[in-house]
Amino acid sequence: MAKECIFCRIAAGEVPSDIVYQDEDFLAFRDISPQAPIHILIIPKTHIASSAELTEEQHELVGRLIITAKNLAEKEGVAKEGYRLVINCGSEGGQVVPHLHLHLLGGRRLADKLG
Ligand code: DGP
Repeated sequence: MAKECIFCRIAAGEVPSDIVYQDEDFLAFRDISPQAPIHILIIPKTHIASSAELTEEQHELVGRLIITAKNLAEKEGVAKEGYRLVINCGSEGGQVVPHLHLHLLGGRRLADKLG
């Protein structure tokens, strides 16, 4: 756990959040500033600053991160209509919180362009 990391603090239960799922490795909670009716962040509980920090050895973790998002999309009722998974990396990628997280967005038609 990184002491100053807000998502580590959420994972540790020190900061409240609207948790929708967790297991040994992942935590999923609703975004504080939702951009769509369904906006969930899925994080690894271990601190990884961004996708830029990932190693080859973490490929299974990354795979399970996406499967977790897919399962949550089904649970939240957006799988049939469709949804978007986003990972922002670094300042130009729009990453604000330096703890790897996958955005699950759904429940409305999302813009065609990625920005
Ligand atoms: P990104 O730009 O990809 O780093 O997205 C960070 C997201 O995290 C942003 O959509 C807002 C959300 N967020 C930031 N702080 C908190 C928090 O304390 N609680 C929750 N639930 N979400 C947060």
